[in-house]
Amino acid sequence: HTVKAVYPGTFDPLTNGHLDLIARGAQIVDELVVGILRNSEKGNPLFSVEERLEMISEATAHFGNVSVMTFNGLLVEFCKAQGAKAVLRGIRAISDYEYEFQMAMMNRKLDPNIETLFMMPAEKYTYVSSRLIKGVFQLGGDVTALVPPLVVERLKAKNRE
Ligand code: COD
Repeated sequence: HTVKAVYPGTFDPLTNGHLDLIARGAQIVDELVVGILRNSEKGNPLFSVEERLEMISEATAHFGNVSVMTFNGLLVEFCKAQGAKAVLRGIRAISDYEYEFQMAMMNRKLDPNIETLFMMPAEKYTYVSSRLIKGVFQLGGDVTALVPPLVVERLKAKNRE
């Protein structure tokens, strides 16, 4: 049978850590849907959902089995609507574990048929987060090795706005 998975997140913005996970996931599952949460509880996003959708679509266009969508409400409902039986999540360090464990267990409670799969990024991306990227960039730091080139361009454009 074919395996479809959802890789959900805020992606504000997409980093090379996210892309690393997408590449790893796309090698294992038949179809991978990157799901951008619309009603994020993570406060004030730097990029609109539409800007994030554009950036991720462009950065993943070379994968034959990756698509990008947005969703509202419960992740398990989005998975069901997509016919996806798995959720892909990344673990960078022990500090990610607590939050990821709680989410995986809550999602299992909400829908026991959906499995959470965890993957680890390349070591060089284990310290990369969207939050740090935004902070470093806003202070004039160089993030070119940590995000795709098109994200660097968008960050520069944001600064000019
Ligand atoms: N290397 C590897 N993985 C990484 C890296 C990196 N450098 N950086 C981030 N990741 C992973 C994260 O661990 C995560 O798995 C994924 O990439 C996306 O990261 P974020 O930070 O953009 O995503 P989050 O944590 O904001 O996503 C939260 C959700 C949107 C999944 C969650 O809030 C959700 O499901 N909301 C919907 C409502 C719902 O169903 N709630 C109940 C859930 S229990």
